[in-house]
Amino acid sequence: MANVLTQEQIDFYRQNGFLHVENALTEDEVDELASYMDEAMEETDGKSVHNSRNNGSYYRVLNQKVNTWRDHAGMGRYATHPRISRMALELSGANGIRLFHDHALWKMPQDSKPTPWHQDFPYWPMNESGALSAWIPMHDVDEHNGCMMFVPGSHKAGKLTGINLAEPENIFDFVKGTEFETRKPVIVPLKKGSLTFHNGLTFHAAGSNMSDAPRRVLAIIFMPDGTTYNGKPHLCTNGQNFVENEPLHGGLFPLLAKA
Ligand SMILES: O=C(O)CCC(=O)C(=O)O
Repeated sequence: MANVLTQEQIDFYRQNGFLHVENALTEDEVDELASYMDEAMEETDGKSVHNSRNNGSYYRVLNQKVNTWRDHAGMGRYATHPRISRMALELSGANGIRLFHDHALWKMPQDSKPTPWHQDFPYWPMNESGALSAWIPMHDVDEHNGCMMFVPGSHKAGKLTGINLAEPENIFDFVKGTEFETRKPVIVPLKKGSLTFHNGLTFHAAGSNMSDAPRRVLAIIFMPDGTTYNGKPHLCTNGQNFVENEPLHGGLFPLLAKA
């Protein structure tokens, strides 16, 4: 496949740790994906993990289902979407890009809590950084219903302690006295069909959902081919025979695009 991003977009991502891509999917594609995700969220068994059913403080932050692609073939089509995978490859600069996991990230209305500032990479069982997420809303998002915010360049702060999303520490306390403590965040409203990418080290957050409908998002996490397992428990690797310091590979982490 020919390149789908411009050099300017790739440079922006490398500099800032995030990128806004307009019209990445057609309206029809987003509608199809939204209907698949509605079905996936309804299913009560299977291999995906719905880790925030109707109770608990985390549910007020995110109603989240991980690995929907392993149960729902329609979700699989989008989690492995060739164009989005190709974008992830180009942004990563790697020779190949693999799926790490997908997750439905719904922010429910009423008693909704913001997603606190955090990095993703500390949660992932990987030695090398470089993994990145595509964040795809099923409708327009803005500050009223929980769009994303990013601290530009914060992926250069390195790996910090993982934040407890339900009882959050303040990530800016971890970078006191550095340029990252006071850098102004960028708020990124999106139109339906658009998406953002962010590096696993980028500080990001979302406001609460003040609308009266769920904010429905699919996030797809990609990792460069050759990324090695750090041996820590994670729901995507638990029960598998991955060897510490060996590459994460195989059918659960399929290679989606090659340079
Ligand atoms: O959807 C949200 O509110 C937060 C998303 C997020 O943290 C992520 O995709 O890494």
